[in-house]
Amino acid sequence: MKEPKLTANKISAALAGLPGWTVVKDKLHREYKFPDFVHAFGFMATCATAIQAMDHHPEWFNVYNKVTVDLSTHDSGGITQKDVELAKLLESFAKKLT
Ligand code: H2B
Repeated sequence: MKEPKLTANKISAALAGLPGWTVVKDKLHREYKFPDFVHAFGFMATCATAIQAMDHHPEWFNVYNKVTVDLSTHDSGGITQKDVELAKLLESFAKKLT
């Protein structure tokens, strides 16, 4: 079953609970800044098992102490509840490292 795309209203409601997140090019977007590269890479590494367990994967890009994240559901062609859940998961890990 393909996950339904969220409506603009549902996305706005989700963003209200996700400070720092915006929508860029039809994806949930956030840039995390950590104290240094080890914290940025540690964030990516510690999230990995939980991400795999969700079977939902971020597009993310690391340069030094920054990790830029874009979330969308490729199978559905947009933002779904799975992206919101993944954003919440990333937030919980990032809080421990920022
Ligand atoms: N991650 C994201 N972000 N979007 C998807 O559509 C997606 C995924 N599909 N991870 C999953 C894996 C799919 O390819 C597997 C077969 O469940």
